[in-house]
Amino acid sequence: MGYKVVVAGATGNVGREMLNILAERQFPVDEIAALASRRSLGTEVSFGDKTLKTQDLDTFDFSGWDIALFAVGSGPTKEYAPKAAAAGCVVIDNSSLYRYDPDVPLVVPECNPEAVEGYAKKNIIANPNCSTAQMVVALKPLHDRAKIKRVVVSTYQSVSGSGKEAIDELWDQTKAIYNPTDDREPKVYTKQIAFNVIPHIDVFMEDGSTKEEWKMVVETKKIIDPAIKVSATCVRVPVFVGHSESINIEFEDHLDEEEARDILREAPGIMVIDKREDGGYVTPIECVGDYATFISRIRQDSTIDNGLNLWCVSDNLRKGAALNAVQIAETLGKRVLKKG
Ligand code: 11C
Repeated sequence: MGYKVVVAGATGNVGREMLNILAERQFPVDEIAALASRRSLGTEVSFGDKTLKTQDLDTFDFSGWDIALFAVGSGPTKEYAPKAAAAGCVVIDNSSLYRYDPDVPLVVPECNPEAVEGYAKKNIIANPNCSTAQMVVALKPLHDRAKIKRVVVSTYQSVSGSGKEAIDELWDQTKAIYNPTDDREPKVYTKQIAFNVIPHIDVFMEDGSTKEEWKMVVETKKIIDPAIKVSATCVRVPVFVGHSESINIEFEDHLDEEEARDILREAPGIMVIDKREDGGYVTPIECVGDYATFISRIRQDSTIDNGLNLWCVSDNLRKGAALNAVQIAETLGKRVLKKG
């Protein structure tokens, strides 16, 4: 016997990827429901070789369903996730709404799979922000060996992190550069994104950082270790899919680059491509559609005692969102629900 699974937000970029990944990984599904808001109702979505008609999230009865993957944003999550959870369905939520709630585990299965066991307080498990997810996959095995003191990260985040309208904005503005009469006014972003970079993701906080940067700090602490200090600068770049990160790590103990490379090669969810020659590293275009978090440019930081630099790239719609949510469902299945 398998699971009765709901995907809420099934017509969005992340919801569609959740359905693709459930099918690709042959998650043991007995029955599946694809839910959407009223304005997308009737839209058809693919699940493997099947086509599903979307049902109304507003009126859906979650009783008798085992797991609901939510990709609907914080507003609708606030309204519908508690309903699903109260009906006995475990919610795996991709929004930021519950991530910082001490009664809700925040899980990246390569880092803290045991945390799923704390799901029952609210019947909700949170999925981290995309930029955090790929970074912690790289940090955890290194932390286990040499204890990380401090991380300085700069991100290069693709527009798909801001949704479909942002993908259209990059596409339209890029075309408009060659057709100067076309509209290239920014709508999603504060400035032109085509042929530009914007050091601003999510809202500004009082201390001058942005909420995206704050999320990387707080989520890394919750997933790996509250003692790790993180300083982040998050930047939007004109890339459709795939977030990149330049990560500088300071350790308590010495860790040389050779050992770090060996540790990362063996670590779950990671693919090391680090040839120290022209093209011997991974760029975001090459990671689209992949499950792995790719690590390149591993090298000593000789300006501090125990420091390393590395380059980390992953598909933000997959490891950064849908894949991690499905991996949480798999972990919950294996450790707790034990069906299938
Ligand atoms: C971005 N990281 O690239 C964001 C998208 O908290 O889940 C995901 C926001 C979140 O814009």
